[in-house]
Amino acid sequence: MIKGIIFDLDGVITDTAKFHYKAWKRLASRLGIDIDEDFNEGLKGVSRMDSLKRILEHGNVLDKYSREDLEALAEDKNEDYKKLLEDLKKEDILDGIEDFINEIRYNNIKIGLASVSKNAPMILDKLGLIDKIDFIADPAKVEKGKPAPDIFIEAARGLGLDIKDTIGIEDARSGVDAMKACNMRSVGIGVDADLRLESTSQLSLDTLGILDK
Ligand code: B16
Ligand code: MG
Repeated sequence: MIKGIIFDLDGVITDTAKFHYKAWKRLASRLGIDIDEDFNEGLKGVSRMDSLKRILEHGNVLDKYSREDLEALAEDKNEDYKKLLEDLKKEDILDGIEDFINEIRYNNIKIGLASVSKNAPMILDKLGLIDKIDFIADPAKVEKGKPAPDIFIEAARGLGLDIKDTIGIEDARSGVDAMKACNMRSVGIGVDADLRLESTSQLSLDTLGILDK
């Protein structure tokens, strides 16, 4: 029986990928590296530091930077990213998500968040959703990012649930792979998973019930 639904944030609840892309692109071009939207696709679900390393590797310059340089660059990107998020509001919630969250709560099913974003609580607050989420897994507490299953395991633990009683929702390949790695049932938005949907507007308990045969 489904007792908990675990959401990814970026690409499922709201589209912050476009802001990550803007901030990374600006930082990369400052360093003489060009990234495009295809490259950005591969950064979805990847932690801030690992994203930075991938960009520097892409420009063949990773070995030029010390640990301290990397920390400073990641911080610069985050400050720029946070400025882009300043106007984020309720209207930026992706289609159907608010109704789906209300339906889940009405049915006494718990809601968890498995995002590797350290900005997740601030983003949920701006969207007016923070009080509707029962547990936000803290990415600082898990050793490995997606596609390792750690953040999903931590979200289920925080909800007090067995993995087998949960379903996770993701938009990134790395996130679906993370769920598969811990045998969590998966819903993919625009990505193959146990159940693939093309849009968040298709999410409902009825649609997910298909998984619960
Ligand atoms: P932050 P998710 C991920 O969020 C993003 O997809 C990824 O692009 C980003 O680098 C990562 O969060 C870290 O975010 O810099 O805010 O800590 O998809 O796991 O919700
Ligand atoms: Mg995502």
